[in-house]
Amino acid sequence: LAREVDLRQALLHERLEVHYQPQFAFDTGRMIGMEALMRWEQVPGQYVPPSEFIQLAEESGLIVDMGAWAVRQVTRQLASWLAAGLQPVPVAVNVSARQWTNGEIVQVVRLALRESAIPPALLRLEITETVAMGEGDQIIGLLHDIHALGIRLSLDDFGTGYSSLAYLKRFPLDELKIDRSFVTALPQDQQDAAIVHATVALARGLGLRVLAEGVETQAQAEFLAACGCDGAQGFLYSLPEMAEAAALRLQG
Ligand code: G
Ligand code: G
Ligand code: MN
Ligand code: NA
Repeated sequence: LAREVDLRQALLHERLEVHYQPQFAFDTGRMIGMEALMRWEQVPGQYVPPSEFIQLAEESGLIVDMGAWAVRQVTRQLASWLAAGLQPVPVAVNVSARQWTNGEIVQVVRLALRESAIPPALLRLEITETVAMGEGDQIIGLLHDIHALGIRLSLDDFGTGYSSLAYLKRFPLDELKIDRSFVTALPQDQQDAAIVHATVALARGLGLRVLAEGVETQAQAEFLAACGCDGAQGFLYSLPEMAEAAALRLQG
């Protein structure tokens, strides 16, 4: 079981890692991005998944430092890929609600961009609907600050939170991510199919890209492509991989 002191030590002693899961466009089949996913190497070669430690990190407030670390780690990785002559795709970093209420995230991103000197468009942030609750107006200001830096924003886990369609107008988003809970039972489940159709129509109407996650079967992929989804990620294509493995997917 993950404990706060152990997690704090892991952050301090660099036993956290970022793994990368590729995302593909349905029309071209090409890789269009990657999602950065944190892993904790508690014992060498043995990774604790975030499902077992992100909640603890959020409750304890450690997520603020861990999230800042993830942004720096990803921007450094992108800089090192560029320096090696590779052509990286944009990498999306998850940002918890807590990091927005704390407010440091804008400065963290600004510093990471300055330090790494990467094109800002190579970084993307994933936010969740819970960000929309609480201090709405203050957070919308931060989202616009981030957007003004040239960073694009995705709405993660779409439809699973306290949905208010109002924030789709107010957030400077450019992508919706269909949560894997709506993908798992496709193409058979009529309700999930309806939700996916409606989400794609909504995204289209708002001029947003729509990406499905948790795609595990060819039948799911075909259904999602036929619905008009722009792309997907999931175990059908790849597990989240270590940076070295992810780099092999990049063009030189
Ligand atoms: O990779 P996995 O499916 O185990 O991730 C579980 C959850 O942990 C997901 O909801 C994912 O968004 C979250 N997560 C993974 N990495 C990070 C991170 O760097 N920051 C935050 N805030 N959440 C993360
Ligand atoms: O909440 P978020 O969307 O950030 O969560 C992403 C999580 O989903 C990661 O922990 C990743 O490991 C996991 N994941 C990615 N692809 C698949 C998949 O095809 N199936 C399942 N079950 N989980 C996946
Ligand atoms: Mn995500
Ligand atoms: Na999700």
